[in-house]
Amino acid sequence: MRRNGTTLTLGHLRRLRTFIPALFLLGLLALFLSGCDTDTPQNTFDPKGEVADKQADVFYWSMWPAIVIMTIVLGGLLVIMLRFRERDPEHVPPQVHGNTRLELAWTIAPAILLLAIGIPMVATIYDLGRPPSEDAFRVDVIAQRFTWEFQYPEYTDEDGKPLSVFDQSGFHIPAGREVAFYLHSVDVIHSFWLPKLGGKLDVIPGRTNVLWLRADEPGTFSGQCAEFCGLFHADMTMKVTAQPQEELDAWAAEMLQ
Ligand SMILES: [Cu+2]
Repeated sequence: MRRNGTTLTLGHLRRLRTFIPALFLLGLLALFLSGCDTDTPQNTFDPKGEVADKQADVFYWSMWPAIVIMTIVLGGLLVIMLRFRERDPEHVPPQVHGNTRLELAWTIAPAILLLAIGIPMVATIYDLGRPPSEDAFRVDVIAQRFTWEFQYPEYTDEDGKPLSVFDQSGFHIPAGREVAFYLHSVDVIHSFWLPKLGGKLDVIPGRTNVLWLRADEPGTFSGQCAEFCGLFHADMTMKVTAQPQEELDAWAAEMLQ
């Protein structure tokens, strides 16, 4: 076979064959490492509110012990495999079966670890699962294939109709104040998710789910429907602007005109 004047030999092909798995692994590694970039709009590792903060904590509490245990177990396995590999097929190593002390140790240690992780975790879940506080700012979210509508009972026009905006224009919330989202669906199950602020929670027809979130600082955050709801599910995105209460009031007054 001739290509550009050089001969492609079997040796070349063999070398190419060893090169392909390496390229594949390199690609996988790049894909894996791309997850380390927290500077992306919907990254849960860059929390901007109390709920997202605590949810990230819950994740870290289980992740770090898991990494330590994984390192000890896999490291130990590797050392044992190399150091104690079979040299004499007749040799039977000392047996630990029925060793009370060892068996007690590997029963009690994981139990203590599970309690140490589980207690703060369950406490956080209950803490975040509480109903919204009395002075929370209420927003009614109406999900429909394939839009989000946001109604503000605190802002009404002359006829008493609440201010309503659609996701295309972006919706607004107060910064530094708890916001209670009352989630309604008119058709199928959707899921309300603003990754940097917290969540997610299912939006179910015939039922009102309530989720509270708080943006610590003013800013713009994006979110999306996180439950596959049909052909244009991917278009069910949303954008929220958190701003000081006075600015929010001014925005609402302008929108009502
Ligand atoms: Cu949806």
